[in-house]
Amino acid sequence: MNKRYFITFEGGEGAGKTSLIESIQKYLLDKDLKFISTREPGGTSFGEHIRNLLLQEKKGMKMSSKAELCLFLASRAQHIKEVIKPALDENKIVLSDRYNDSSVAYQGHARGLGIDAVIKFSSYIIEDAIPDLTLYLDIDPKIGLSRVQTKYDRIESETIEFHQKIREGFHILAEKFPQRIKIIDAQKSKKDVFDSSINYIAKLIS
Ligand code: T5A
Repeated sequence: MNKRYFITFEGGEGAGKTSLIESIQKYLLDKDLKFISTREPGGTSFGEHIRNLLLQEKKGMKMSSKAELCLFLASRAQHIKEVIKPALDENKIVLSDRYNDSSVAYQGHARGLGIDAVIKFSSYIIEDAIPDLTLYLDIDPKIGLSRVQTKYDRIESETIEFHQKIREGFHILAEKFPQRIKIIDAQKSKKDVFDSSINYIAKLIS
């Protein structure tokens, strides 16, 4: 019988999360397992509005780091209530392209709000909606950014030092939560990234 599993995918810009999730979807379909695939920010109608606010460059619009964090968390609160929890309650596997670790790495570490402060603040929002497994796609930000095909959004346009801090933040998180967060070398081929990831997923769902 299908069991509920919550799996999240994290990484810097252009790490390959979307491509990896597409391959994992095919794997789960072949196994006849029930799943949903979703993303953050977004995943709900309300969340997609917030996504636009967060990612679009608007001339003259300023956004403080705390305001930015609150918007990501608002999107997440709705996402958990409307999408993640109902799917888990139906014993589905939930695949989420980004989740709370992004807030900790981006807003907590790179923006400087503090890793522990963001973990504490976000725990009120996520409650028990904690992933069973997080695959962190690790990549040199210069390589990741060079893979981005579209015009850089508000966050992608940040400095390379900012993107290096994000990577550092994810490494701190992986050390803090080694049982949950697994590091995948995202500079390898798509096939290698898939093979390493599927090892962890197969172990989890077997
Ligand atoms: N954010 C998000 C926060 O600051 N705080 C938060 O709490 C949350 C939730 C989201 C932004 O918001 C920030 C993080 C982000 O800045 P987004 O559009 O969702 O914005 O950004 P990304 O998640 O980074 O999406 P991208 O599309 O840029 O990256 P992906 O999904 O990691 O990469 P993907 O699969 O689209 O691949 C990019 C390109 O690389 C190729 C693909 O074919 C594609 O062309 N590729 C590879 N090439 C070579 N080798 C491989 N192994 C490859 N894998 C993929």
